[in-house]
Amino acid sequence: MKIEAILGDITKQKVDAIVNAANSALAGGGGVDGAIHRAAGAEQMHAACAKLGGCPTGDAKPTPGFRLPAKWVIHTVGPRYRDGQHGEPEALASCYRRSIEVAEELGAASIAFPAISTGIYGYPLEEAAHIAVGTLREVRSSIVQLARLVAFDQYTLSLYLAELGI
Ligand code: AR6
Repeated sequence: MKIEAILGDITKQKVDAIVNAANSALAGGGGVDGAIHRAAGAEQMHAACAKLGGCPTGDAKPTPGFRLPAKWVIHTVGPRYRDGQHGEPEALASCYRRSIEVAEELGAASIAFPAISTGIYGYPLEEAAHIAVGTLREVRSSIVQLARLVAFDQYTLSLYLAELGI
């Protein structure tokens, strides 16, 4: 699986699946979650999420992408950061791992990730970038060929590029 990092808006990505940084109720919200709901079509996305019965932290569940260029949205729930001593690194790594597993179940060859937990949930950007790249590097998949890390700001991109050794 190839891993790349770009600066951009995840709702614009032409990949098979984009990942949403959701909450455990899958109720929609602000940040990237709000942007994805709006771009997909809020009404349809809300209805599809409501059928999933929530999602535990560290897990991932799919819906269609509706009006998005991406065929699927994989909703994952990152940890709220407290001090890093409450299972946050494991939960964040699990989000990346489980999202890839769900992508494999969907037959998605390409997937794009936002910087899960680094906004409203307060995960330190440096640690989150390290976990994102480290976890994706461990993935062996014959189905998912491309994982794209989509940074919404230049600093996050610089962290990804450093972790990737670019
Ligand atoms: N494209 C790519 N990245 C984006 C975009 C975008 N369009 N918009 C924001 N980001 P956040 P969290 C980045 O807060 O911390 C929601 O209310 C943003 O700069 O969206 O996991 C949910 O419903 C940041 O780096 O997600 C939950 O309640 C990253 O996406 C809660 O927020 C994640 O920030 C989840 O919080």
